[in-house]
Amino acid sequence: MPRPDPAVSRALTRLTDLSLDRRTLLRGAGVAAALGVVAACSPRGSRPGPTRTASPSSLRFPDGFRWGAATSAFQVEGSTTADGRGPSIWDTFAAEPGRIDDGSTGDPAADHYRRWEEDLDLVASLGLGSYRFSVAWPRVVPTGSGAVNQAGLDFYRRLVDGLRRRGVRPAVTLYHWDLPQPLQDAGGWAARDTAERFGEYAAVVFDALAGEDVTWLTVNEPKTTAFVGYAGTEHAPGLGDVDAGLAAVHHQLLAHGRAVQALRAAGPVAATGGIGIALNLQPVYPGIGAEETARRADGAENRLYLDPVLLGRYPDDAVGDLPGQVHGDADRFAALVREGDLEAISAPADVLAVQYYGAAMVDRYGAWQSAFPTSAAGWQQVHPEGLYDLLTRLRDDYPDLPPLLITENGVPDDPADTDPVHDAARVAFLRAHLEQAGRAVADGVDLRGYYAWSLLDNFEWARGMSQRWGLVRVEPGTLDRTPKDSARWYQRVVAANGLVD
Ligand code: IFM
Repeated sequence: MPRPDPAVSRALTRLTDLSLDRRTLLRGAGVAAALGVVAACSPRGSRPGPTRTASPSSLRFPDGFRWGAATSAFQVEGSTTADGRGPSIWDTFAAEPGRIDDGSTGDPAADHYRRWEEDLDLVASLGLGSYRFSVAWPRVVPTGSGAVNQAGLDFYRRLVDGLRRRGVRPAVTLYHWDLPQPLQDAGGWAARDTAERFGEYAAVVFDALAGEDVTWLTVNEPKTTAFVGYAGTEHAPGLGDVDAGLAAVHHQLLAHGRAVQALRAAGPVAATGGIGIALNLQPVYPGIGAEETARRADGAENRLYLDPVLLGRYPDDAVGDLPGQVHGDADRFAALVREGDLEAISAPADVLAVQYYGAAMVDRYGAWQSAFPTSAAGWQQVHPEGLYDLLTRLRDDYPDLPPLLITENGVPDDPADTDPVHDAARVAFLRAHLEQAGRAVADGVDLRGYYAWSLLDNFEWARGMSQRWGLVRVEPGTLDRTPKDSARWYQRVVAANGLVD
């Protein structure tokens, strides 16, 4: 067995030495507020169950396994007023003083709108088989409904063609949080109408970009939008209204259903590459005596999305007044669901996209525990074994589960890495998670691909440009691109179709 790289060992030790920072519980804070829980530190020793296994020294993934990296439009594109793009809720939100840590906005972000050729060259040079990007709704339909902006569509056409020329498969997300502002003015995701407008927008994009090799992802992380942006205030639109958050859950899921319907209507070629929703999921482990609370918190964190999409019904334990639940109005939530909605939401998809960043633990009162080491993103409790637990649980609990893709997994730069290009902590993180993904595949999970988050350093929402998640460094000021050590390491993983060093 090869000796562990000392830099990687040091980095793993650093990760496990960090403790949960309450102030920077980014999404945790939003979700926790909506769930009526308070993040609290607890002794490490109370962690139950999930078992660790020895690391395999080499691990191969199945032939044809898809290796990729991901970005999203608002986080990388910049050029927010170019070529007829309309304003999105994130333009509005980022312009409000105090919303973004470093005062940055969506401009220039990583300037990808102008440097896309260089970025696609990077994708190709890393040997990636697929690149996941999102289409900005306000570039394509600037006011959210009605007139289509051909210049916006042309940009994404160039991107898709550029990927094809390089032999890279596009994975296209239709919605990654940049809602056209006029739709927000009409209620945003709290309004049912937004789901219908999304179906129309999706049809426009399918018509312009569909091809056999495109995999479509409908809505990215509806939970984050609902509970950090609508129930919480840390993301756009920053409402702080839990019932609006619950409405945003249902309407985003309905929007997913409408997009699936639009793709099926677009014909078989458009649908060849498959379609699915991208859900951020995490195992919720019980602290001492907290089994019932953890079950309800799992309902709020995971089954509130999985059950309607995969089983055609909402769980009955996710919303209410009990510890672990979303403390919203369950009757009001139920009243949003109209005849036919759940059939649309659960129409068979081709793939389930899983985004995994870490795990959670709750105490019996529903308070989030500091059970695992955190990254520089205080909300991220790093627990690679949780990925195995999650993937095998999906396999076991959902009989009609479609093939899985991991469409996001990553970690921000570790401040202890004095030169961010030498990002040993990220290499350690990715390696540990790929080991668990490989373990799940070996145990029968139908996992077809993995996308690292993110290809590039980019605009990390409320953290602005101050928290960097890229495999490739984007130099502040010059915006020059430099592959980090993790990019070089990932390149070797992709070439070997597995872990070899
Ligand atoms: O940057 C985000 C991404 O937009 C959605 N998933 C989590 C990432 C890290 O916070």
